[in-house]
Amino acid sequence: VRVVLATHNAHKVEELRRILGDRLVGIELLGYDGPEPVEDADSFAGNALIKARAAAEHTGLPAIADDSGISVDALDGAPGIHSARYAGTRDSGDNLRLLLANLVGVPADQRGAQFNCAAAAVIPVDGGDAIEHVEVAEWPGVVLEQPAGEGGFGYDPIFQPEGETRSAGQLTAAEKDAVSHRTQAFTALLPWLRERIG
Ligand code: ITT
Repeated sequence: VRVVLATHNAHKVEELRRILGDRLVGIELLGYDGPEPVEDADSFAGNALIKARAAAEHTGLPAIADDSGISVDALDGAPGIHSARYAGTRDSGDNLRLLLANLVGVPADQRGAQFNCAAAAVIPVDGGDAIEHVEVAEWPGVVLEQPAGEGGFGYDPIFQPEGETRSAGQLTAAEKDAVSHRTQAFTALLPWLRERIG
């Protein structure tokens, strides 16, 4: 069975292939370079569904999508769904520098944050409405005062997961995959998809 992975972010594709790995038996995960829909929902779940719907409509195949980001308590949840372009561009260096700048002077015990991930699946139905499902998950931690580590992507170097002394950028891929927001959301989504596409 072919399933389209509706993301243009190569880091997400890499993580999802790792996370889903062996569990993809019987599923051929295809890349997607079709049109990018406007992500104008007000939640991770809403935007993940918009992306999965667009890819399913464009290809006629079942599609899965990831919408994710970091939500910082001291900034009332910003950058949240705007994480990819927080500083106005997709440059993750600019984005994480702006986040650090906006937290200057905020003490360690008030730097709580979480990574969020919504994992959506949309399955087209001949002559009927597509069936849809979404799972959301969170990975709690704190925002560090400066970046550490070269691993991962995006905000990983400035995020220290709860119970860790290292940033997410200092974890090995396997360590991140064991607990991440993305792992949790897609681990929950996969059984739903399996039941419906065989
Ligand atoms: P697609 O819409 O094509 O999937 P995107 O990068 O635009 O790709 P999002 O709108 O979901 O995706 O933005 C998510 C941003 O949140 C991403 O660009 C990172 O900056 C950040 N992010 C998400 N997951 C992350 C993770 O595991 N580690 C670090 N940063 C992450």
